[in-house]
Amino acid sequence: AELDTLRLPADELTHFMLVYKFGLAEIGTKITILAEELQHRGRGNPIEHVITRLKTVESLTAKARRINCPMAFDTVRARIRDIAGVRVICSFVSDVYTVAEMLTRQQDVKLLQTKDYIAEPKANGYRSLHLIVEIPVFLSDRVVTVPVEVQLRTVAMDFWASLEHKIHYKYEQDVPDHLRAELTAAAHDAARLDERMERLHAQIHGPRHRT
Ligand code: 0O2
Repeated sequence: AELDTLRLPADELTHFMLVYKFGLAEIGTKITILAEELQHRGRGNPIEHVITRLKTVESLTAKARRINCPMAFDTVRARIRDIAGVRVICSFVSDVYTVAEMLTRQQDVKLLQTKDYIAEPKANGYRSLHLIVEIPVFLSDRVVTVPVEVQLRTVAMDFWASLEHKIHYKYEQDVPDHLRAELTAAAHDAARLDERMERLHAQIHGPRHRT
């Protein structure tokens, strides 16, 4: 039934999603290479872990409906740029920016958009660095560029965001005021913890090189 809402033949839809899967794999590999190489350099790995996810057709359809995007390939392609998503969890805030820079300065990566919710957290306290990057994918008969959303955050930011997400899900948007306030306070605590950990880390090792 959801396929009908995208008004597309199933095989075309599969091919449409496939391209995002490839884009995700390309960016995922780049992040894994950075993580392994940085580990090898022996100054500690700034990347704790990496999660990749492809939007389901259901959530893609729901989002298109929410933003009033016509249910056609070209409009969805142009307006929804988080079909492919990579989440990079780093140890320290400085690592978030270092990894973002290492990724975006690569020749085949084009940075389309930056949303820095670390410099400017959302009202609820949400913090993360969001990038939309574009990567070429080489198909059998042509090259396509695929947008991928990269979310970079610290362990503390991720801890907060996953709990907030669960609470939101549980209360279906109707989060009680006292819980909302508690969550925002917890986000501030997480931000303070990040600052302390950064200072401690710098005291022990000196600031990491930004190469
Ligand atoms: P999922 O399941 O993670 O994909 P839009 O993406 O259009 O809704 P916008 O402004 O383009 O909104 O994107 P934004 O705000 O840069 O980032 C949206 C994504 O960031 C969300 O994806 C979440 O993953 C994450 N995010 C943003 N704000 C919050 C927040 O307050 N709490 C938590 N836990 N995560 C947040 P989706 O599509 O909502 O979900």
